[in-house]
Amino acid sequence: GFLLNVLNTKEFKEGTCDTGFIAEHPELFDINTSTDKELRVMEHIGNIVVNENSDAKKTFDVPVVPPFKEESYKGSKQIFDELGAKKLSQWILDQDRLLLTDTTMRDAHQSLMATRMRTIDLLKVAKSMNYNIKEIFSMEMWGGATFDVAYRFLHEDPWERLDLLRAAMPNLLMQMLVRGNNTVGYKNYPDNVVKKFIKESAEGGIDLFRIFDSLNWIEGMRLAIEETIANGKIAEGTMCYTGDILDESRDKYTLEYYVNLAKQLEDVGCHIIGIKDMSGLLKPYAAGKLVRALKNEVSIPIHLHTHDTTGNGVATVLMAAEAGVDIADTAINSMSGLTSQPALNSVVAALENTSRSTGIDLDAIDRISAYWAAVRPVYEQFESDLKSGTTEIYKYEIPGGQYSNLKPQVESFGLGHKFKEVKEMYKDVNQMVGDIIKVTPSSKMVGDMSIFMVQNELTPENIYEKGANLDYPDSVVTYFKGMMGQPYGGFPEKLQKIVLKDEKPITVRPGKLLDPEDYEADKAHLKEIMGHEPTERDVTSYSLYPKVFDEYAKNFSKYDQLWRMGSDIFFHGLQEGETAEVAVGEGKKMIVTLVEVGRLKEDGTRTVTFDINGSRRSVDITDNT
Ligand code: 3PY
Ligand code: ZN
Repeated sequence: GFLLNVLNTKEFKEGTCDTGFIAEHPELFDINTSTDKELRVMEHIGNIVVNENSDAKKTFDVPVVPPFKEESYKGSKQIFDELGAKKLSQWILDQDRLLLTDTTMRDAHQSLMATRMRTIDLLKVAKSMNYNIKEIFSMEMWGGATFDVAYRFLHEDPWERLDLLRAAMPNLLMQMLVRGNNTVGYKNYPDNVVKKFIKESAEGGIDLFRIFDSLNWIEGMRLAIEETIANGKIAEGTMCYTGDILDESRDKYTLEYYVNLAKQLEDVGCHIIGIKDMSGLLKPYAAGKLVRALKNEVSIPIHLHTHDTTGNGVATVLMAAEAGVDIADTAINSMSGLTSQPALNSVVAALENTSRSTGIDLDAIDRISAYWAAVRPVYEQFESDLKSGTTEIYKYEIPGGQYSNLKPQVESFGLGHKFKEVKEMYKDVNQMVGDIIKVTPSSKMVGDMSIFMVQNELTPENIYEKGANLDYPDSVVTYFKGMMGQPYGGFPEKLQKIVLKDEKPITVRPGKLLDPEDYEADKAHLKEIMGHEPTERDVTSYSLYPKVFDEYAKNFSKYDQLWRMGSDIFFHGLQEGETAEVAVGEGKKMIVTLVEVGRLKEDGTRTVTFDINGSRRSVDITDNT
């Protein structure tokens, strides 16, 4: 053991081992001494097998990457680079075929599996997608919740994901979702943060920015739109769809409302209008009606985004296609449906031999679908138990991503048995707060308030008395203060007073009142934590989520070893006796066998023994179960 340990040290391998070496390294007398890399891998796997793997580990199929030929061709990326954003707009209008966006790498996993898809699983298939789906218009692969989840739960750098995917998909437009002045966070940021975020994202390779505001407030999107245009990128100004334009008894979010909003977005200079139907409320015939009206009233392309939560998603896309929608969002079949996007392969098949045929090769995307079908079970623990489309969503108006997350959130408050009540309350709260657009972060506010109401036995009737002295959830206070922006039709004043007590709400754009981010101070702080000069990307991320980024930066050396590890092992560890190859660096692999999980010791730890590249190694893991 000792000799092997010496042989495996970095100093020995690099030939820097001299006579004073052993005296300086007493730890070499411990047969368990491991390299840093080995230790990280053992700690990660050890922790999973000791603390997380209660069930017998499942075996997973190996996802097969469809073959492809790397050849130069003119994809949407080249067309955009050649034409620029304005002329690309015209190019889109000139196409007869329905253009498709593939959301598999962003919204599909955000909505189906709590945004947990790791970079390695995206990266493995990215090149194959680039050469197998040449006719795709864009790949939505960044933004929304993926940014903070990468740091927070996956211990990955989202900027690195951006670089890797950009390099792997040289021919396709890369698209991201931006929450207006909330960028990829949950609150309004100072203007210099919004600008810097857009600039860094543009320089990192994002071509198309889909920009929305959680209350459909133009002032909440204007800055991000202008900055996107200033960076020479494609600005998709987005209207979030709620209500039902077919229902004449509902007079707030009418066809005229959306047509008006689209015209305003066109006036701000957007290149594309996005319809963002985050909850899947846009019924097929409503989609036809809305798209026809927009095609008549605005002169830039229309891009439809919907969710399949009700089961009507493909029908909605087809009716929109029939009405002339230019681009539609879909997800590769094995990652589609339910709270995710409508099925890409199915739409391709449905439109074959029609005037709107997409030109995409169905066999090629079926092979891609098989890849994702094999990836998906590894993430099963993050999926909701929704098994079929549900029309109750028309009543509750809960966005796809939130719908699959709401149950665990409600359970975490010990209210699992009152889930139905919370959903009913969501509907009532929406009316109480002014019948608003519900999408991140306004949707979270409605969810938080609904849980709060059920928890405190409040009703829309008794809240004005019983709730007068309560402290409301942060998100609710933020909303009523005007810090999420101004809702269409204004705030309900009586409720606003109860929530804010003596505080006065603002009526201007929050960015006007926020102090600019002090990037020099941020840099100094990060230099201390990281031990070297931070990059512009580091400070950008820090300004969005200081705590999350600090945590990530402090543990960087630990996390950096892990992003290449296969997701089956990353999430499920190994079984005793099982051997796996673990990727730990560019082209570097460790052969790891889990030998034994020891019995619980008095200090609360278990010794987990591995065989790594032929050497016995062990690590003590605290048992928290
Ligand atoms: C996001 O903001 O992340 C969304 O996907 C909202 O629908
Ligand atoms: Zn969505």
